Amino acid sequence: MAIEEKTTPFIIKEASDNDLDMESLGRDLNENLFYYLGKSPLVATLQDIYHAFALTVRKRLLQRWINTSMAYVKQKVKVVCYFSAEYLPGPHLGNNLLNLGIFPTISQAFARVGANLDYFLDQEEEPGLGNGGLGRLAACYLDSLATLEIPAIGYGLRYEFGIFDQEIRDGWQAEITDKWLQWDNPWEIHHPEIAYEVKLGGCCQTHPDRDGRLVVHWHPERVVKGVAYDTPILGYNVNTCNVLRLWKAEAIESFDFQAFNKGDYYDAVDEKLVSENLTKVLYPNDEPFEGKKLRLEQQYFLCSCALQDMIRLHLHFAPNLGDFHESWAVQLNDTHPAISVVELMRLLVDERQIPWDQAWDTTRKVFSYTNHTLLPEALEKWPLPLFAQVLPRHLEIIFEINRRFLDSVRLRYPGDNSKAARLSLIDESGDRYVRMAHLACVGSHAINGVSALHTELLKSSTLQDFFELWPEKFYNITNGVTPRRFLALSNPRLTALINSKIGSDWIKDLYKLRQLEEFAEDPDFQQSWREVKLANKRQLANAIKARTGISVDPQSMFDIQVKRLHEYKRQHLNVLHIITLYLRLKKDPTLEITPRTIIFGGKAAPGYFMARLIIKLISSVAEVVNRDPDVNDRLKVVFFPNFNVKNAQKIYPAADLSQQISTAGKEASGTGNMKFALNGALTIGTLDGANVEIREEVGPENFFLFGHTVEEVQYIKAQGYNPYLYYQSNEHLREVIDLLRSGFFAHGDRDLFRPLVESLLYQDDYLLMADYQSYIERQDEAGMTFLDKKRWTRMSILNTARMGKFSSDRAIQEYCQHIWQVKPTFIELQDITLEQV
Ligand code: KOT
Repeated sequence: MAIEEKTTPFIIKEASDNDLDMESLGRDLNENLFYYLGKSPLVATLQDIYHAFALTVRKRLLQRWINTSMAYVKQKVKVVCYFSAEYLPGPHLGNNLLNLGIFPTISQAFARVGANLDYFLDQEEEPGLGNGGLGRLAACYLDSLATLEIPAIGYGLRYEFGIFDQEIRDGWQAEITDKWLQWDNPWEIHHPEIAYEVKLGGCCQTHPDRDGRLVVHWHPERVVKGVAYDTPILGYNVNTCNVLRLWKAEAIESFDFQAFNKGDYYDAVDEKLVSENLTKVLYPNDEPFEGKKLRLEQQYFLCSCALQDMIRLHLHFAPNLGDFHESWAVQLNDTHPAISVVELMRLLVDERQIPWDQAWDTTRKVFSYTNHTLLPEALEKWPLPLFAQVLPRHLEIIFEINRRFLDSVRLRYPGDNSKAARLSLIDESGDRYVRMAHLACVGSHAINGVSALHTELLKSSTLQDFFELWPEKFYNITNGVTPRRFLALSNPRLTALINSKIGSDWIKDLYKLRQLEEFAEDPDFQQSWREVKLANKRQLANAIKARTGISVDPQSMFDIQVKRLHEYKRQHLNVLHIITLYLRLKKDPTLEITPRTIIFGGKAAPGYFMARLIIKLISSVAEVVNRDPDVNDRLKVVFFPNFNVKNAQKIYPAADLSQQISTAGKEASGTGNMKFALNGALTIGTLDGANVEIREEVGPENFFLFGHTVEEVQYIKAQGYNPYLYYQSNEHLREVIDLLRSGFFAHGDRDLFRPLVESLLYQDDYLLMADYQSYIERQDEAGMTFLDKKRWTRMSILNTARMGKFSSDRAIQEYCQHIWQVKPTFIELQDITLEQV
């Protein structure tokens, strides 16, 4: 139910002419500083100026947004709704300046008055509303949707506390609360008038209505209000400005001081706190699933608010919901928003009395589902009792969906009870669970994986029964990243160099980077390419010094692994290589090796013991290596704290070597791999996720491949994998493990890393021991190749030149064409004046 729904007969419009000239920008900046922040330039802080400037830019976005939304309404376009529990957009100001086309002029204008724009950009607190790849992908897709002029809304949650800030204390990760809203957020518009009630808990009763039809009444235990906060998302070099609409939970009624006696007053406050708790904090675990009640409530709250919003918007312009599926396409970003399948059925059937079959037809046409993981422990399944407690009506609807679905399965596979049990929405093999991936498959018309390999594995393992049932519903859409943020914005030096040769059309058509191939061996271009990389490395070296106190040599090879900490991503395999190099240098201090700086970054889920221990291991090895005079600066190890979008933008442009070393079959796609290669880093990697396609695109000769394939991993495991045999038979590996277990990196404490060592020797689920030798060999080859500057530079240029496929624009075009059936809508910037609607 919409809590308030009024429209005014007038809209206020403003002239849009020349809103990007320096005069009007400067005037607005001063006005915002004086009249919004109440500051004179004499006392304004960097934060004040950032804020006034952000408001100045936001005004330009809002003008485009109003034009955009009016065009969508007038033209009755189909709109894509991206449903995601996570978004990691990164800082907005720089990106908006880039997309408006005014970054260089603004930067020069700041320089003219002796100020550095970067200091102001640095003031922005990024919205850390996600854990990693999944949330960042959602942000790249919003950027591409707007750039491709596709009508779209991103729906999500406005967590008050996003992903924690990471500090490293005594080598261990410490989590600091992320107070991203502490200085106010100039990018969002609070819409208290766009609010919906969301019911939770309680019980259901069925009554016959006057015509004798059975109607269901859900008597909730509590009701929470969802309020909209909108962030404009402008496309690059277009007028399209879409919106990211995030929901904040509030208590239904704001309590009234006069009306309550003391006891009620405290109850009222308590109710407010309990309600607001819903969107208080992002769950900080990446892939392992944690079945917490509050998390289920968050998921449902997002879906209910978003669907109610879509229905309200729809009914504003259409007489009924009969053509709902022609106006809306909803993409489920993994199963976190999968409950929306059931919620749409409830809204249509219970609240609008639409017949079940018609509602189901609409629902399946509206939704499509992207799977982002093959890890069994990450698949969401809710214990039935918990589900019944939070969403009693939804459980009834799930049972009905399942009854009808399993009837069709039995018709198709008569007598095959095990097939029906495997496909069922309810796992009944022990304690009963609701399987969210099955719900998403049944409730969607399209299902996709995020890389070619991942999709094949989905079809042959995780979702095999669904693939056999509905092969036509399966698609692969390999992930992509936005070249705006991850090259044009974050690597201005490389951008300028590329533009000097091929112009800037690549920013909107990344395949155009291919034109760089003809310069791959040009000595002058190569020299400039190296100079750019060196300058970027110097900049990162300064940041490393400032953050960690460690001095690193920008001439050394920057060998980087940044991503969430997880055993399957094998940061500890990287550590085994470091210890191997260290031992070589200790044995022969005059040994000539390629000087390397090995850089790590990434957060560990606070409750993931092994991941935290790997951070401690990296720090401990770094401590020993960095202060050992025998190593003589040929090897440095750095853990760069608090890897987030802001830091990522400094790190990718400075990489020589990108480590993408997950166990084959475990990483669904990866997107960091694409960002590194786009910035000219060479990859050392396994045949996992999108690495396979990156290698195909850049050519096998420009990629350092190692490790067992998925098939080999399966075979090794089927034979009864014994990691200890690798320890016994490989002398170098044995020395590495022995040094680690001796307590050498732990001030003599043999217990500290024991869990890691024992896991490697006796368990090794992720086959580090089996992949060690080929990893070391390929690392040696990478080291040798780096010394051949011309060859390395050629490979680096070719990596960038061949990244066209990995633009999120390509991925979004595939979603538009194959899954959403939506087309671009051109937005004209019209003069805006006060007029009657
Ligand atoms: C988390 C919980 C449940 C299901 C999936 C996830 C998940 C998957 N979180 N992040 N991912 C990553 O998504 C990226 C975007 O598709 C992939 O590139 C990456 O391989 C996934 O690990």
